[in-house]
Amino acid sequence: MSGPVQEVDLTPWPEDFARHYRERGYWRGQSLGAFLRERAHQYGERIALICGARRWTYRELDTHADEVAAGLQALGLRAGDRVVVQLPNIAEFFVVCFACFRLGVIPVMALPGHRRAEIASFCAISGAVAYLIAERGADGYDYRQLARELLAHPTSLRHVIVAQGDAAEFIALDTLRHEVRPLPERDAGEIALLQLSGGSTGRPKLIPRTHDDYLYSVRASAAICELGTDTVFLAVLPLAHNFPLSSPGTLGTLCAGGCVVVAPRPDPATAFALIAEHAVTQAALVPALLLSWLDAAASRGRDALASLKCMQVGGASLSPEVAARVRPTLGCALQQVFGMAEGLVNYTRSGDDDTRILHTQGRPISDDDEIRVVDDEDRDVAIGEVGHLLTRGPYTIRGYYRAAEHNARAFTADGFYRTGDRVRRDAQGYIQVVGRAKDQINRGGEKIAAEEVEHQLLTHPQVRNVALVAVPDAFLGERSCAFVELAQPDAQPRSRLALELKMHLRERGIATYKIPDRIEFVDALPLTAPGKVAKQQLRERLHGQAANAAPLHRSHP
Ligand code: AMP
Ligand code: DBH
Repeated sequence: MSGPVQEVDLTPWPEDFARHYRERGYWRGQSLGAFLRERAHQYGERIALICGARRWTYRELDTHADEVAAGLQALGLRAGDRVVVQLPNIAEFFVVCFACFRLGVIPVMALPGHRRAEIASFCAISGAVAYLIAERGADGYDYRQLARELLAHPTSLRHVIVAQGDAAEFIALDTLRHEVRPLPERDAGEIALLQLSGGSTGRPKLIPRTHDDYLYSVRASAAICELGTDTVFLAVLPLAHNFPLSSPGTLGTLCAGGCVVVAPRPDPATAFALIAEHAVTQAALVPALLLSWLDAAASRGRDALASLKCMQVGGASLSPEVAARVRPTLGCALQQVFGMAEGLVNYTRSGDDDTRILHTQGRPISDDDEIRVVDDEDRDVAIGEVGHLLTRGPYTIRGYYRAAEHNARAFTADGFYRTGDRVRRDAQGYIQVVGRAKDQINRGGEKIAAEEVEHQLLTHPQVRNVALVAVPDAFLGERSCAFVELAQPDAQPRSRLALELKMHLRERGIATYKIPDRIEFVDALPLTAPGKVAKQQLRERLHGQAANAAPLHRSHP
């Protein structure tokens, strides 16, 4: 009989694997704090970071991080404490993260779109003692109000720190620049940060990334992407997201001695002006953003983009037709990136032929990334056949943070992560993502765990049962549609009820991108034999509907 499962923060790699990863030079025992120090010695007076009119040299960034580390320490923060960091795209993100890395405080990488429900979950799971925000996001949203709502309920939070704007009753980050004091070096095997998973279950999942494993992925990515001191990287996607942070992203740029330019917003007008002003060489986009950049460049011309060398695209499926527009329209190379915050990242390489670059999502970073493509019974399928992608390696986690029960399902007994992606792989190891088995919607790169939204909708008294599925969309790739079975089908007009359900979700405090784009009311949800909702049937119903526009009670936003 097995006892209660034990929650752990970090599921370690088995010792023989760890030894191998060290011997191969992947894990070098350097912390992220020491990494910046080393870069400051190497590149001291070069510009590391540009944000609006402000700029930081490597040395200034290093010192600023030290000062804030001292301030956080004076506030009472200690190594091992967790801090939820939710910032818009501003340079303070890097100052705060490196301050945390120096202290051994673990940042939880929240995204600007998260709201009360998500942030409360991150706090509850991690036991975070501080919440770090800006007064407002790029969209004007007031994060201090969110902080007040969190503090109105019992919480582990002791401090709210405001990195930009009016701190109101909270602590202004500026007041936390203290005199630098030497801090003990962190152990690189410790958790450096907690990334977020797009997830597929009702409860968000936190991803423990160690200094050693994260820095390996950053260093190796910077090498694969051929970054150097001449690299100028435009950070367009939310800074905390794993892709623009580490693949190779802003950290990869700092690793190579390049310059990070922070874009406050991702729209082409803002981005193109920054590209021209700072002679940007690289950017990382999701396919939906790429589409808007392509359209803008096609209509306005690409004079502003002359400095661009490479556009990385990842996070969601990129169609070969859109991929083929990159070079002629933007005048730069395309690199496809297929990655996950849990670890494994694949890149097409600059020397690959066009077929590979347009039609595949690349191959793994590391010779020691182990890839299996398997059928429903975990048996390996032949090369070129479609199957479930499993992976294990030097920068792929062996378990989520404090999620023992989920880990038993998300990992094989021998430690392979079940990615939930359906792929095919060729003889050279190049991977094509063909679909997904996990119950998730990928809305323009923003992942929605269907079950999480379903649970929220079920709290409405009129909702008897509900299923959230993806609807194909020309711009975002996918949007979400909730099929709702009502408790009292004739109680009120359905158009009003659809609005009320969306309002209900807003009041529950879930991120805006998770609110269903469409709501369909059904008399009864189709069920499979064991009584689970037959989502595939619902998806087919939506496809059929797109083809012949069959009438259904429908609500668009
Ligand atoms: P997460 O685990 O939340 O970090 O999300 C990672 C997931 O995003 C992957 O497992 C894929 O489902 C999806 N994804 C990332 N990059 C790509 C890509 N280039 N093409 C298709 N799907 C992608
Ligand atoms: O979607 C992702 O999570 C992702 C995409 C590309 C990622 O985490 C990454 C590269 O590192």
